[in-house]
Amino acid sequence: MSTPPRQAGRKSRATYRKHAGPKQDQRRSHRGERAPQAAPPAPSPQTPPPTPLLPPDTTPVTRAGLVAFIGRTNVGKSSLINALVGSKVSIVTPKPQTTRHPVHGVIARTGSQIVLVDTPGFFQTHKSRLVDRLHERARAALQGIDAVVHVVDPTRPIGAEDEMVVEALAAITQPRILCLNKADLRHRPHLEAWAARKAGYTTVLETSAHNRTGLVALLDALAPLLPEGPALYPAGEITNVHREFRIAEIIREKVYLLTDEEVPYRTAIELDKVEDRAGRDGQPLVHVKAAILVAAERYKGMLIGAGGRKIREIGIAARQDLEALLGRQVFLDLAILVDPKLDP
Ligand SMILES: Nc1nc2c(ncn2[C@@H]2O[C@H](COP(=O)(O)OP(=O)(O)OP(=O)(O)O)[C@@H](O)[C@H]2O)c(=O)[nH]1
Ligand SMILES: [Mg+2]
Repeated sequence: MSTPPRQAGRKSRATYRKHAGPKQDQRRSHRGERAPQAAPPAPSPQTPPPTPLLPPDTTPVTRAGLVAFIGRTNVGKSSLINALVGSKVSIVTPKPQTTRHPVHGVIARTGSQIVLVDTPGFFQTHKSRLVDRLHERARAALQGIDAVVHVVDPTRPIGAEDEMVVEALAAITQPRILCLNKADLRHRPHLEAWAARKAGYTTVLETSAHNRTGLVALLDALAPLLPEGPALYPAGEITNVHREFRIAEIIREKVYLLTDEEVPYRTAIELDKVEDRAGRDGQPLVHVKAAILVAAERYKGMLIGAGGRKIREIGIAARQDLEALLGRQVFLDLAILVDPKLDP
């Protein structure tokens, strides 16, 4: 359970809720599957290098507002927000319902401060408390926003999950932009079906989070939709999530990417310690001590993998991204703990 980000809301600076997880000594630990520290870097296809989309905008802010990115799962909401902000503020995987919390990404564009609100995707599957909770969070993220970007994936037919989004949007009156994402893919057979729905939207745009098609056009369509007023975030601040949350999320991303079936949905990350110190070579180093909490013993075995291979892979991939995020060496001490009461 990573600490959730500060709640969406204007000038909301609520203190972080401290994680109230079960006590460590009540759980069985598997420590010893430490991420090796001298592993060769492996490229992470889900993590394009965080490069700025635009040069910094220093125009004084006269408009500011919240824009919710909403859509069925896996359409690329988080990928788009990361590409727009030019930093990985939200994790990305091909697994459904990766996003769990309304992470903000902040970007300035010609005097407008646009606060992009990532939301959990709508997903139709067997009934589960986690799925219900995520849908509830997505609907709640529509409260108090100024505009909506409805992200769709025209490689897939319009389905029940898209209709759930349309239903959620029916409850609000804010301007909405339809974003036909994944424009880098040649085969998008359902473009026409979406284009036929354009009457319900202020603007329809084609975008690609991967090759950045349409991203500046999206910002330019959003900026005038925001109300006049002061900035919601101090200049230079790009997200509402703090360093510990981002660290836990990166570890969660690697669990999602490297495990299958229900394992990702029966796990949570608990951060024990993030400590800045000097490494043996005198270079700055961050010591991260974290636990992957699992709901049952069998998931622990799946996470460890044959000969500890799986947890090693997770550790290597996580450390590599953490070093990119923190800009220094990382010592990652990763444990797996069974917590039968876990409710991710
Ligand atoms: N080809 C292509 N793939 C994309 C694009 N945007 C996202 N993806 C891929 O789509 C998958 C899902 O991306 P996410 O950004 O996690 O999607 P999401 O809508 O945030 O998903 P949830 O958080 O589960 O609701 C990942 O494998 C991405 O790499 C795009 O523009 N083009
Ligand atoms: Mg997401």
